[in-house]
Amino acid sequence: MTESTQILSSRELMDLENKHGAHNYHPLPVVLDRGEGVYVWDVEGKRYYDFLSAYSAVNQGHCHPRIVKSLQEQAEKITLTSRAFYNSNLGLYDQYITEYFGFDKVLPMNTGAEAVETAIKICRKWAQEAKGYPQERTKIVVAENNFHGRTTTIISFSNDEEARSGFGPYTPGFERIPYNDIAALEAALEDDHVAGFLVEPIQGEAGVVTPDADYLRRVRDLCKAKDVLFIADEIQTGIARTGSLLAVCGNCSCEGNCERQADTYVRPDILILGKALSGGAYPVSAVLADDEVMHVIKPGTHGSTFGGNPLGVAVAMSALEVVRDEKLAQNARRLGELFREKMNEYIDRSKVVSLVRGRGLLNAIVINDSPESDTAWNICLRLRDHGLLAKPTHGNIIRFAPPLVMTEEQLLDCVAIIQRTLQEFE
Ligand code: IF1
Repeated sequence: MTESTQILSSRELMDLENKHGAHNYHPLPVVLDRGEGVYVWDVEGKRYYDFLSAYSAVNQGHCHPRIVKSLQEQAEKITLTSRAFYNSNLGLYDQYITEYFGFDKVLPMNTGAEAVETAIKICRKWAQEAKGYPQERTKIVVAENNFHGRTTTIISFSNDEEARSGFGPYTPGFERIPYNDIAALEAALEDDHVAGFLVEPIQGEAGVVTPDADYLRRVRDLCKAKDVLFIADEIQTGIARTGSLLAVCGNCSCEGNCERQADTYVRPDILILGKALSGGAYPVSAVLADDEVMHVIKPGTHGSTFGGNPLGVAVAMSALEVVRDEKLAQNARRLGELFREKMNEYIDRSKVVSLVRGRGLLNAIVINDSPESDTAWNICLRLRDHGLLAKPTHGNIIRFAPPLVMTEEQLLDCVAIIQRTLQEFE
């Protein structure tokens, strides 16, 4: 950071970003300069509660000391070898993460979208080799209102016009069905060239949409019966965010290090992780599967310059240790229940908020106004003024996702800020 930019104001820094940066976001007008735990500070030194956690990438809290220490120590040893050679961290990471989540193999990538693309390639290749599907007829089923990233293939199966319009021609081979609709999946699987079903256990960007309690179990059973791969995108819902290690763990009451044998656990054929896999300190994503699926990947069939680099995997191992040692899933479950309880008390007497929904510390409130209104945005501006940062997902829905290291006292402080702010709009 050059000396000169350290004294620029928020306004000046926003102007620089607007002048020289592509306008692919419309950020809330606040310029963050420092983060620690559940707090972030703007360049003027004002402190905020972070209630977005970088879209659930900072579950372990900003700049967690154990994660930063791993980053620093590894950065002074070796950061990148490429996979042209082995490196001294990757084998240890591969063993650690496959045992941690209970799969035979991991394919390490960097961003979430890269991991989703990797899962799509694995699924298609598996269908060709294991089921003899002709490439041009192979299909992957996805859900309406999905969000799996921003690459051309991924937006090809999105129904968010803002995210896909103008970026065609689109990648073929996908069919969209309603989310949380088993009959629709059953019908889609009648097509005998379906290779897999890619789905978020809870739809994040759609506005924290949680399916029926038995949905994932029935998805699992249907995919097994039809020999179709169940692909769970846990990039946002995973890593303890929803009150268990994975959202597909359901409401098991494990201490976060069960062998995922709990009868509530719905095991996917392919598990996709990202975001908080690194605690937000470095881009790390991963695709996990058992040998009978992952064996389709042979030398030269897939790769990435940074995938599995020693720096990222060192950070990821620390990030996963923090989740387990600090029992973040249990904290997320307990505080999530408290958050929804307190918000429902408010909602009972509110005209502005129609509902709160979510699991663990992935929640959202629905504002009683049209999606086209700017009420949710204005509420977020006032939340910022009161020292709490959140942002609407679509239109009239505000997502609330604080770091999982939050204490009960801090959560209740945040509830008070949220209720005080909403009161201004009643
Ligand atoms: C944006 C939110 C959106 C994801 C799931 C894959 C990816 C994401 C379930 C791709 C990424 C981010 C991307 C960011 C906003 C944010 C987001 F839901 F988390 F809030 F968009 F839906 N699967 N989600 O949520 O991972 O390539 O970004 O590492 O693009 O605006 P990525």
